[in-house]
Amino acid sequence: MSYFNNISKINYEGATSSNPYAFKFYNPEEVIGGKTMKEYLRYAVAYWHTFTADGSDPFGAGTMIRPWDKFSGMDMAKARVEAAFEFFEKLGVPFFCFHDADIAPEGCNLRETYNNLDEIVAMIKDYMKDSQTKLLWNTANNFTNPRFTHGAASSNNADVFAYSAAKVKKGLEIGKELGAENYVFWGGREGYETLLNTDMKLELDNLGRFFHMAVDYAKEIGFDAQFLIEPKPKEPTTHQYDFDVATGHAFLQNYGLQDHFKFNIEANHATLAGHTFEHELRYARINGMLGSVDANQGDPLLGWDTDEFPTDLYSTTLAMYEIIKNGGLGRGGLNFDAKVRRGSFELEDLFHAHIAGMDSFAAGLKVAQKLIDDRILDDVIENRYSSYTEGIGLEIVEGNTDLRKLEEYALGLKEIKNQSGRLEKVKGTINQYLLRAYAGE
Ligand code: XUL
Ligand code: CO
Repeated sequence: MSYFNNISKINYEGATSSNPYAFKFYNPEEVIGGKTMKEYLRYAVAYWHTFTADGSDPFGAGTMIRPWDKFSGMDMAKARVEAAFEFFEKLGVPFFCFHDADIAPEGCNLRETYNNLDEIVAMIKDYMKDSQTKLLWNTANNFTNPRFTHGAASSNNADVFAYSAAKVKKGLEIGKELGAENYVFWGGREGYETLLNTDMKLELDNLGRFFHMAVDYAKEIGFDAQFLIEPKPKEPTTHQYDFDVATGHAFLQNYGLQDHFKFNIEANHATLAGHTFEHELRYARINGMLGSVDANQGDPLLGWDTDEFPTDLYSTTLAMYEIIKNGGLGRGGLNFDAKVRRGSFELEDLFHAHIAGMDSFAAGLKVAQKLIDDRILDDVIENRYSSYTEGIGLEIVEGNTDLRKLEEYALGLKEIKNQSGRLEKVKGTINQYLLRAYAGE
């Protein structure tokens, strides 16, 4: 059965195409900076937003019109797999991602849930044989079911810790079975509502223990995926322990986990933490911890995780700048952890949304590569810090000085001269590059 029979394969038609079912910038074989776009832009479809979610929000019921809705239970899960692989094929997307709960319904007990998962995983594996689309990552949904109300690995209830561990164990086995490139931990409820009833030290220690057990088990079964922590400051908890990359990095170092994990950075989580997307990418990159990206965007007027499809070209350009400087994302990718708006309830909106997201990152890649080729930001930064390449600056960075010597130097200074940061000039130049790239120059 075909679910998207009005839509055929999406092809690249170039910037002037008016065909809504064509890529304007994403040209998979085009070489940018020595790599094809396909190699750089390892896009993934998020199963939960695209095939499982129904558009409901805290104030209203679902709105999405989906042909698989006529089924229920395991039949619906199977219909979603069929629809998903047709969608992947038509979009030409190299990867997908899922939570356990997205692909199969929970059973009456854990054993039944495992059985449901096994059946759907076998079906997915079968579909993957004839498909170009691979699994970027899978993860355990340890936040939706009421049992996780006080957390999962950081729950006050040891039974919940054990249950969560079992779900991660199963997730690692599924990841191995399907050849996942990464395994993600998003601690949706790994945080607290209030400190008044929270043993923060025990919760953090337990989280550390939990991650070590996962690392050990993956090793034991020979699942060599890259482990990723996905920071988020809040929502649904008041405070989430993996607040942002810097906090997550300190946590990993405290618990001796830093060599086993990298970060999966989500744009809207960065903005919720009061950072720009590129701040989180930069912080991870300079610490060798940039693993993968959840490519979406938030709404600056709203204070929650709106998970919009990424269309802000300024943001995709600065994000791709970090990714290129990182030498790409390695085994990671760009997962559209994004949902069509509640009012975009028709099936075709799923295509428009993904095409817009893929084109936005492709355009960002092109502009960012040009900025790098022409050393626009490199030159700005090199000039701005030139005082550290000679004289006292060089002595500072080479560790050849101390407070006494610096005092002596400072006492001898006649005047201190600063230079303009030229921020407006830099921004104007970036705009020029954005517009030139779109004009095909
Ligand atoms: C929630 C979120 C999750 C993770 C995976 O904000 O981003 O969907 O990406 O659990
Ligand atoms: Co995410």
